[in-house]
Amino acid sequence: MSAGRGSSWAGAEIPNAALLVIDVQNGFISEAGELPVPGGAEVIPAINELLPHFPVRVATQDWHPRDHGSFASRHPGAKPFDRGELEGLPQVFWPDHCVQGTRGAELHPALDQSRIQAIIRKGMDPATDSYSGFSDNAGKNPTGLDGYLKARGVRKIYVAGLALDYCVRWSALDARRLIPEMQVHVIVDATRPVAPSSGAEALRDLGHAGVQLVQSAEVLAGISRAGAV
Ligand code: VGL
Ligand code: ZN
Repeated sequence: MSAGRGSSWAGAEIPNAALLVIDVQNGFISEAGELPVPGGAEVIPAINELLPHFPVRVATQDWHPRDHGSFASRHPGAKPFDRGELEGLPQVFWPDHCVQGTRGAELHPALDQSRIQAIIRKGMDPATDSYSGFSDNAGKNPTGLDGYLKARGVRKIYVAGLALDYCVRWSALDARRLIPEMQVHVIVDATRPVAPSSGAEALRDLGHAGVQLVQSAEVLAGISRAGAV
């Protein structure tokens, strides 16, 4: 089944729902990517198909200064994907990625950006990484996303994008933690993990935290049923 523009439910929306599109940026996608997520480009058609069905549509952007402390290049002797510490917190040291104002940090051109109403940038503090769209990993720099969602009357959040094991995972967990009455979903086929093992761990963790794991076809089918009545 497809959500073609001609179908009778093409305009149907999920009431009070937000689609949170995490870090669909050049730096995480394709051969040319800086920190490529395997199959990352495959999330884009699914997200583009979902976007028109949500009244609230927010994207996040990893937006690091050139000297960000999560970059292996800032730690003598560290190689990308080594594990260490940053200001006392466990840290994976990443290849340089999503540097402010560079092509790698731009949202991917295939993403239907015309639908996005707000863009939240994160990861600007060089002393802490920021996986969640709500706050950095140290809890020092809230982005205000929870207030934005509350102000817009959002009661259900659907999270998609990259990467399942890092920014999608932490964003969904923060949504549960910060807004307890919120129903939180991760649209599994509209995400991809950096690595299969941490992807599987993320799904277990999300399930235990009460995040609902759904497929985009189920979400679209639910809208089509609602649109038919
Ligand atoms: C991400 C690693 C480093 C992500 C961002 O978007 O999941 N992962 N920075
Ligand atoms: Zn990053």
